[in-house]
Amino acid sequence: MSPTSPSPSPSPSPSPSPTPTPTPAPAPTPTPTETLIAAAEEHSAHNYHPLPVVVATAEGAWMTDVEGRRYLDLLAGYSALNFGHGNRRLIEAAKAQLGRVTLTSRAFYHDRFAAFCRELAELCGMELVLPMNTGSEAVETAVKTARKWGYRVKGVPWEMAKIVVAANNFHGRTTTIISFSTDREARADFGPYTPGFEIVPYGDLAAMRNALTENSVAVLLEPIQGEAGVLVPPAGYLAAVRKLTRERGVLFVADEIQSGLGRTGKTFACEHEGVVPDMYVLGKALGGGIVPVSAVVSSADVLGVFRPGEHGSTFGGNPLACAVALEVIAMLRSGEFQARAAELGTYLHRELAALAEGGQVTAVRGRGLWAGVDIAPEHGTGREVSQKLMDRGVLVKDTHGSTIRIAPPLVISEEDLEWGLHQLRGVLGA
Ligand code: IF1
Repeated sequence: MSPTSPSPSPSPSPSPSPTPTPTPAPAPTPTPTETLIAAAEEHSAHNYHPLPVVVATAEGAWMTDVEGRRYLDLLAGYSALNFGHGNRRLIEAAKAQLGRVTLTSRAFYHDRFAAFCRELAELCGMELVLPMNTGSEAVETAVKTARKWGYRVKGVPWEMAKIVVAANNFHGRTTTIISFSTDREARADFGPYTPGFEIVPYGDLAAMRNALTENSVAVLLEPIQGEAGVLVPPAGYLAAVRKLTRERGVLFVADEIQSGLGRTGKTFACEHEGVVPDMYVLGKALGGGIVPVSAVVSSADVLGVFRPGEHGSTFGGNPLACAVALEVIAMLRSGEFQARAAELGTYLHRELAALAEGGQVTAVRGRGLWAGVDIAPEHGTGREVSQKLMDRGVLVKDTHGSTIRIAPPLVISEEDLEWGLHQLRGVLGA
């Protein structure tokens, strides 16, 4: 056969019967968790990226998901759950009020309002309370209060009021509040922004001194910066800011929404430096993890600037909020939660310091039962560590890439806290 002539094609053998296309295996039935997550993602805006856990019930420091798995809650609703999930005293206070009256609006008085304002003012060592609901609303109220005080009391020229804030702050997510944020994610594409704010480095007193002018009406600070990674300012900074603002006739406004109400081992984080601000901004735990309750608490000289109709809120100071917050205030009066946070916090920070010595973490910050832990890069991102902790039954929240925040309910047992830290050591190979 010449190489050029094509070889005769073999007589066609009977074509093989076609291989049957394998029937695809049925898709595995989605778990209840997967079903609920898919439904949530389908019907909600994606402004969060939650860990893949679907909580069904909770008690104390523990949450249980829809499949019965239990998780130790080391986030505590970003410190809104200082008294734990389903706190008996708070639930009973809420239940009792539910059967009486839950909302009147501020068009009328109600029989829990006076006690709430009196008790909260007394807890803060202040005279007046302006109740709101969320932390952001309280911060907005503080900004409006400081500006109005500036014009009506200090005599700042109209619309010239300035407020100094710290870089890496987190005070909420309204358009005015993100106007003075330095976090690109929180701020991008929400302009035009509200003017009247000066941003200085946190902890830098000289910068603060240089930023203050005759038109400054307030300095707004977190005594410990939460979202920034639980940043404790240099020793003496808060006291120096207090002295400087008093000298310059500027209000010191302390945002204790996350740092306050027992979290750091004191009623207020400012107390660690013996500082009493001109204004407390409170929220989160004030509502006991049951109902949103926030407030601005200050002197009559400051909060006395308001006239009827100049500020308000549909739900602010409602009977249910007041009833729960009254129980929160009573619980804080005992000092037991503050003492517990201080005592267990010492244990928490000692154990975390050991991880830093071991190299598993690169830095630990915080006070009381509140810590920011920077994860060594070889152990993954904060999100990856959070996911591994979730797989071990512990829930934390990462922030800014490599930091995880630890903030358990103040009612957590030492045994449970140790168990949670043991899981963290396990994830980090300590
Ligand atoms: C989110 C952060 C924590 C706050 C301080 C005011 C507010 C907050 C010091 C506003 C709120 C929450 C908001 C929530 C997550 C959480 C948070 F990561 F956003 F920054 F805790 F660190 N001042 N913090 O921490 O109070 O209006 O939310 O009641 O927006 O993702 P709010």
